[in-house]
Amino acid sequence: RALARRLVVDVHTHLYPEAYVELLKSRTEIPYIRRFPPSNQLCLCNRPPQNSNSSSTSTTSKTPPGRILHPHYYDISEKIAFMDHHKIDISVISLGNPWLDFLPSDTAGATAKDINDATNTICNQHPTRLFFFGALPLSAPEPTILAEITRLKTTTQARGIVMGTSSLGSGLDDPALLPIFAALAASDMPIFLHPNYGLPGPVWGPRGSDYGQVLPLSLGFPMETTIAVTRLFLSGAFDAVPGLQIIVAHSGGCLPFLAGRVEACIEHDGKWERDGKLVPERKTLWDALRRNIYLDGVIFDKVGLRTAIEAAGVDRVMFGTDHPFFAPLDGGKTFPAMTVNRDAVKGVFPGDEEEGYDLVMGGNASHVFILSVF
Ligand code: 5CU
Repeated sequence: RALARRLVVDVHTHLYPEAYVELLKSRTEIPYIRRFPPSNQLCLCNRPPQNSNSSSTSTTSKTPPGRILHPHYYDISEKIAFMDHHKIDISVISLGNPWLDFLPSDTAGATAKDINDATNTICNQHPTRLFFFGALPLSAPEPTILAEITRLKTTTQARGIVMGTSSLGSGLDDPALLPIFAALAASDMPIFLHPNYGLPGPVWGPRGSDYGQVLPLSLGFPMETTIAVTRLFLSGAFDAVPGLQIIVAHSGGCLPFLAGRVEACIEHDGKWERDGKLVPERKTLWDALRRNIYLDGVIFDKVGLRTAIEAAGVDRVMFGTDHPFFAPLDGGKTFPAMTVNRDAVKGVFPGDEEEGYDLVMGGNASHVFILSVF
C-alpha cells in the first residue's frame, strides 16, 4: 500500500485499437476515418460537428475536420513513450468516443469481444503498467451486454467499463440499464463515464465555429456529463443499485459546483413532495458524490480540482490526462494536459509530500483498481 501510494496512475487516457481504426475506415458516416483531399492525411471524425454553422465535414474545407490520425491514437508504443516521458507508472486505457454506440444490434456483441480482447492483449504487453476499461455492446440485446460484462471480468487487465452518456440510447436514467448496473456492481466493475454528443448546435449561436472547438469541448462536453449524471441520480439508480460506482470524466463537469442547486431544486419541488420522495432518509446528490461517484482530475486548474475534491472527498478524485487528445499544437513531446493537470494537484496540495497529492496522483486509483501488483 505504501508503494502504491507513490505511483502515478492515469485513469483518463484513450486508445483506438487497430481493429477499431479499420472499422471506422470502412464507414461513410460519422464516426469515420477518412482523407479530406487535397490533404492526404487520415482524419478521425469521432463526433458530429457541434457548431451550428460548421462546415467541418465538408470535403472542400481548407482545414481537415476532426483530428489528424497521429499514431498516438492507436499505437501502444506511443502510449508507453508518453507514459515514460511524463513519469506515469500505470494507465487504465479506454476506447475513445464514440465507443461502440453506433454499431448495429446484431454485430455489436462480436465487435465488442474483438475490441476488448485486442485491448487486453495490448495491455498484456506491459501487464504491470497497462489496464483497461472495456467497451460494452450497448446496442445489442441485454443478454449480450451482460455476457460481455461476465467475459470482461475473466480477462486479466479489465478494471471496469467505459460508457457514453447516451448508454442504451435514452440516457442514464433509463430503467432498462438497471440490470446492467447491477451486474457491474456485482462484478466490482466501475463505469468510466465520458461525453461525446455535446449540446445541440444552436446553443453555440451563429458564430459558434468562429471559435474552433472551444465551446463544444470546454462547455458542451462537461454540460452533457453534468446533465447525464444528474438524470442518473434523479432516477434513483443509486438507491436501486447501491454498489454502483461511476468515475465521471472531466472532474464531473459542473456537478461539484451545481450539486447544491440541484438539491435545493429537489427540496422545493412540489412533485417530489406529492410523490412522497422528500423523506429524511433520502439519499442526496452529496451522498452519491461521496459513495457512488469518483471524479477524474482532467479539469486543468486548481480551482476546479479543489471543488471536485471538496465535493467527492480526497479519496474519490483520480488523476488523468485525456491523452492523446490535447496534444501540443507545436508537435512537442511534453503534453500540457499532463503538466497542467499535475500542477493543479500540486496547487491544491502544495509540496509533493502531501498525502492528498499522492492519493489523487495514483493512490486512489491503485486502491480502487487493485493495481498494486508489484
Ligand atoms: O478533442 C476532442 O475532440 C476530444 C474528444 O473527442 N474526446 C476526448 O476524450 N477528448 C477530446
